[in-house]
Amino acid sequence: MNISYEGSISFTQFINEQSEVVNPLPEWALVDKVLVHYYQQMVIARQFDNKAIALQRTGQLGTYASSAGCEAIDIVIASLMHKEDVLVPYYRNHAMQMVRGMKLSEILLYWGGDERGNSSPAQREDFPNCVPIATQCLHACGIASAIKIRNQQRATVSILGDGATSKGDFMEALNVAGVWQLPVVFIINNNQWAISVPRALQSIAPTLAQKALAAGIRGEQVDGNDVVALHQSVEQALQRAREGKGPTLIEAVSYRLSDHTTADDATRYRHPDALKMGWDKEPIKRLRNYLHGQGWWHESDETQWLQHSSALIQDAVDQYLDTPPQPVSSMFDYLYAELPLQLKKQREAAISRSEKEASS
Ligand SMILES: Cc1ncc(C[n+]2csc(CCOP(=O)(O)OP(=O)(O)O)c2C)c(N)n1
Ligand SMILES: [Mg+2]
Repeated sequence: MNISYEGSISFTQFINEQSEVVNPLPEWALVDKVLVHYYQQMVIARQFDNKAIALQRTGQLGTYASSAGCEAIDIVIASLMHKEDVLVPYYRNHAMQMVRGMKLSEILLYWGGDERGNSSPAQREDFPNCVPIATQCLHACGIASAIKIRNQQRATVSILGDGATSKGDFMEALNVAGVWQLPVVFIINNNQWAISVPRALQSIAPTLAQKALAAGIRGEQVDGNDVVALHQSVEQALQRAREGKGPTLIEAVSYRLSDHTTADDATRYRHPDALKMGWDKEPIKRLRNYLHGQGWWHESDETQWLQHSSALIQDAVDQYLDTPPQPVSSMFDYLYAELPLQLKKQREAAISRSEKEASS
């Protein structure tokens, strides 16, 4: 018997959960600049998250999907993307959107149920949030095809969850990306849960990255709580995509520190010990301890940065809460080039009702 194919998946880690260096660091990580930048951005993301949940709990925001635990993934990828690359996010990528230039007030607007928060000028050609699981992977392939046809040096980044890897759309996207050698990077935020479904019940494949091998494309696993590991893998994958060297799948291993969304209560299905283990590995504390050890970040820096980010976030909250709602007609206005008769009638009825309410 001959072996037709044999494959392997690497796992990359440089700074472990005890904040120890376990592999020789790349040159850029031997000085403070980039690491401190990553840390500062992750702190803003975590503070924003806490604030958004508080707003939801007090009836001032709709359902919100927390990014607690995936800050490193979002911040590193978005920082490495070029302006002209294209982000095709799912619904847990506020931190990426922030780094890509969206205002925090716009992000709040979206989660407050106002679609203007899903079409910010700062998004340029980035796609809006995608809630239907894994469909964004195929959208990303369409965009990457256009980039390839136009002979542009741009990468498309599609991000998805561990649960999304069980969808046909994802496997179809990997396949076409491979066959057409598309400039796309797929990143799995493997946060170990798809609402209440744990990773162990999602797939018996030992890694999710190995799904790339079936499509004949590069696949690798990185510690998604280690900014250095993420940086190394993502930078290489983006560069390869821009140079026409084909797609990559990166599985970033993280842990969801929150409920699935504010509409969920994870205490009903998740053991507290599992959550505690998640907190032991989380990216912000890990990097803070490392920076402290290097003498690159002090208590005074922390205090100042927390004050700075709180003020920034409070400003965004004020802007969000001060934004007048859209007229009721807006919910009919962007669906059809020409509104069907039935909806025209509903639109008129809604307008006249809101006018009556305003005058009473
Ligand atoms: C096509 C489709 N099916 C089902 C859902 C309902 N749903 C919302 S989130 C979710 C779980 C997704 O888990 P995962 O892909 O791991 O992402 P995470 O939320 O953990 O980041 C499901 C099934 C949906 N949004 N779209
Ligand atoms: Mg998940």
